[in-house]
Amino acid sequence: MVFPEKFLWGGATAANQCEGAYDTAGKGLSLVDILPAAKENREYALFHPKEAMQKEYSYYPSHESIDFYHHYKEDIKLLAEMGYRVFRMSLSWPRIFPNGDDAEPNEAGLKFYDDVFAECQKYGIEPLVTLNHFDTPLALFDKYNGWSDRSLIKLYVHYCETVLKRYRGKVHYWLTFNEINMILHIPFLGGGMDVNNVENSEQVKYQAAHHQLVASALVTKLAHEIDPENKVGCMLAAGQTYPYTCAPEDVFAAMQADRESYFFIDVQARGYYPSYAERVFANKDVTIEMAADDKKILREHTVDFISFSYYSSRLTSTDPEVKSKTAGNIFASLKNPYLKTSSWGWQTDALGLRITMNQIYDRYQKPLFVVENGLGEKDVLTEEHAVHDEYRIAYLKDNIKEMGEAIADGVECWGYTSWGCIDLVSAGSGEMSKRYGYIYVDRDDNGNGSLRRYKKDSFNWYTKVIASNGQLL
Ligand code: P53
Repeated sequence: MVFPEKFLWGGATAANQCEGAYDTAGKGLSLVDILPAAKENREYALFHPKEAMQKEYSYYPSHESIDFYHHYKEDIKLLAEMGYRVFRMSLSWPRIFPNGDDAEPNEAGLKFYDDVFAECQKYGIEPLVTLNHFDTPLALFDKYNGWSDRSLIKLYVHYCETVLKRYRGKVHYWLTFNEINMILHIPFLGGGMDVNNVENSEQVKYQAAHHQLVASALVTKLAHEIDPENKVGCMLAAGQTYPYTCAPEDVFAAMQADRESYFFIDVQARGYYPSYAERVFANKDVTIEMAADDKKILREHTVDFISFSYYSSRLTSTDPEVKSKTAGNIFASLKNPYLKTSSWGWQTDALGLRITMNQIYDRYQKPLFVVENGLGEKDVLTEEHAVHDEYRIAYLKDNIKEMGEAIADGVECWGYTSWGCIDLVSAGSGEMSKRYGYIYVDRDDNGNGSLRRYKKDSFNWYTKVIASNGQLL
C-alpha cells in the first residue's frame, strides 16, 4: 500500500456535535440546539422544526455534548498522541455571530478558536476547517427561513470573511458547506429552513441550494485573495448508487440518483450548472432566480479540491416489489444482499469507497480528501476502562485498504479524516451510544457520565497506521 509521503492522516469532528457550551461566552443558539434526544423526537424535530420549537423536551444533547469546549487541550493532546497530521473541525457560526446578522463578531467566540488552533500548532497538526456544519444560527431560521432567502449569502460571506482574516496563516484548508447535497434530504440541517408549508418544496430547496453555491464561490474567491496559500474544498455526502439489477431501467435510475448529489459538485468543481439540470428543473417545476453576476461568480471561483463523506454505497431499483429498505439511513437506500449491516442498519462496503473515489476523480480530475468515514457502533467500556472495538478496526482497515487501492488506480487524494475520532453526538439520532471514535467518552444517551476520555483498542491500531504511513493495517 503506497500512500503519498505527505498524506494527511487524521480525524474529523463538528462543532455542533462535540463542543457543548451552547450558551457560553455570548454564543447564540444554533439549529441543532433545539433538537432533542431520542430517535423519534429527533426525527420529528428535524422534519417539523417549527412545531418542535414550541415544545419543551427534557434533554438536548448538543447543549453539553462531550464538552470539547472545556476539554479541547486534553482532546487535541490525545489526537497528537495518535500522530495526527490533520484535524477536521468546524467553526460554530453562532459562537461568532450569535444572531447571524450582527454587525460585529463576538470576540470571545473568535478567541476560543484562536486557542484551539494554537493547540493544534503546538503538535504540528494542520486544521481542516468546515465553515458551516449543520449549525446555522437559529435566529436566521426564525427571521429568513434560512437559505431560502438570498440575504443569507451576504451574512455568510461576512462571517467567512471575518474568520478567514482572523485565522489567516493558522488554517490553510477550508470547506464551505458540510455535505452540501444534504439540503435536499434534511432541509433544516442543511439549509436552516422549514419546507413543509410551501407550495413547491423542490423550488425552495433548489433556490436555497443556488444561494449556497453562489456563497461558496464567493468565499472561495475571498479565501484565495486573503491568503493565496488557502485551499478551499466542497464537501459531498458521497456513496455510489448501484442498480439493483442489470435492467437498463435500474441502471438509469442509479445514474439519476447519483446526479442528484453530483449536481452540487458539478457546479462547485466545474463552475456551471450541468446540462441535465434544465430537464430536472422542468420536471420539478423549478425556476432558479439568479442575480446578474451569479453565473460569472460560479464560473470564476471553483474549488481546489473535492472532499466527501463515505459510509456506504447506495442501491436503487425501479421495481415496486423490491421494498426492503435499510433502516437508519436518511438517504433512502435498499438493502444490498451482498453487504453486512451495522446495528444502526448502515451497510458496510469498503470496495464501494474505491469505486466512489474513482468515479469522482474521473468526473472532476481534482484532488480528493476523504473527510468522513467510519463505523457507528455500540461500545462496551470494561472495568479496566478498555474498549475492545475490533469491529471498528476491521471496518477502518478494509476502507483504508480500498482507499489505498484507489490511489494506486491513479486517484490523487490528499488525506483521510475518519469521522468522530473522539466519540460525539450522532447527527441523525442524537445518541451518544452510536460511537465512531478511537477515544471513548463516558457519557450516555441521557446526558449521564463523567465525560472522562479513554483510549479504545482502535486508538493503538490507528497510531500504528499513521506511523507506518498506511503500511501496517
Ligand atoms: P450519524 C446521514 C444522516 C445525518 C448526517 O451520521 C449524515 C448522514 C450521512 O449519510 O452525515 C454525516 O451521526 C455528517 C455528520 C454525521 C455523520 O454523517 O447520524 O456530516 O455530522 O455525524 C454520521 O451517525
